[in-house]
Amino acid sequence: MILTTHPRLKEIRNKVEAGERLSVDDGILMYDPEIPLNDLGQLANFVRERINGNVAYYNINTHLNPTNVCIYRCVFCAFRSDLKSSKSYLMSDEQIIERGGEAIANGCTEMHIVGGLHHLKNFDWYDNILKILHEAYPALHLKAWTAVEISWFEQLLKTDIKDVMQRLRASGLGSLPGGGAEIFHPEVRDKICEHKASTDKWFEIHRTSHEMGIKTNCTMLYGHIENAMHRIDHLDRLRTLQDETGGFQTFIPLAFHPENTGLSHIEKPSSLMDLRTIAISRLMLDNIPHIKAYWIMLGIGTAQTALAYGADDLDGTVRHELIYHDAGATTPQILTIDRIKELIVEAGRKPVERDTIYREVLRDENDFSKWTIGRPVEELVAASE
Ligand code: V47
Ligand code: SF4
Repeated sequence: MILTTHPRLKEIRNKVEAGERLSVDDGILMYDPEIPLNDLGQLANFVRERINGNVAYYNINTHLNPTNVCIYRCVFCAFRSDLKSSKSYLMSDEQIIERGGEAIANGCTEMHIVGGLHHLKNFDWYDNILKILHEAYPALHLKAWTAVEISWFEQLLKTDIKDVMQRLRASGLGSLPGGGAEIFHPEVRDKICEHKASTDKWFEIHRTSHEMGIKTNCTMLYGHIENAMHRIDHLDRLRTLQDETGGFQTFIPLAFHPENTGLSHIEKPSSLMDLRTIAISRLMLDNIPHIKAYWIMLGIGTAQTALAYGADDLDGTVRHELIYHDAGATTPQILTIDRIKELIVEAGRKPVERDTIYREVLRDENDFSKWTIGRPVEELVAASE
């Protein structure tokens, strides 16, 4: 039994131990600073171990942000640029192919591709990025384009989401990253990113992808103008779609980085807030198998600690990350594989390399850049118990 001194948390503990779903009110209560963080952490850890045993996952990946030119002006974004700004860039096909070659040479199994919505580029420009990468490096999983980009493609092509997804899949798309979710509640969404894909559109895109067998991730951007009610409403909406489709693989809470943004007067969330959000996410999202502590954004220390507060995944080596570094992240641009493994072992967990869709990656002992795919991670966790 998990010990807790707080009377309301005892009720929550009883539900968690019995495998019962927590309510929206339970979720809001858990954000009350009077609820001891360590007690919440223990409860979240209990759930984390029930789902993922003692395993902590990492992957070897690289990021590609083909352009930062964007028609939108989300107030939290430090990455976007106007076309005529000295900061703007647009990668050529040659640069993109070179990035793919670098990924393969470094043993990456995944390329995470997102960028701005460039008003002078048509759908074929975005689609061609997948085509050339997939043709040159068929083993590289392309986790590409957030729901915001997919919604933009729908407008450009004047078609429907299913057609967009079918075209992208034919060009090499493997799965969707979880970005563009921000905060779904209109009280916040209308203030921080009123123009881009609406909440309903975000869900339509993820639902359609799941129905087509395309796995996706989901995120929440917290620590800006939202409150506990908005965060729990966000988690509840994700949990509802997951009940319907089962297509989300991992949830990534994204801590707001204020530097160089329209909200630079706001303090970055504290490590305690980060850990509380990880723990509450694990407890509320009882049907999403993985919670990612994205080290690039949390910082290495907090991400490592999060492995005892509900998280089971550290993301990856993350070459060429720009979105957080433009917004003031001081983490290194790459962690070596040995360092990621060391951090996991130091946290008392068993490191397992996974691919994007959560299958074990088996490395060739003599040539690190070569790999084969092993079992789905659920089988691995069951076998290790
Ligand atoms: O949607 C933008 C966020 C997201 C800032 O699926 C910011 O595995 C904090 O989706 N401070 C894109 N956050 C990143 C993303 C992602 C990241 C890691 C893993 C996965 C995955 C997906 O980045 C945006 C927005 O929510 N973001 N600016 C900022 N200043
Ligand atoms: Fe554009 Fe994405 Fe930045 Fe919003 S978050 S301004 S859509 S690049």
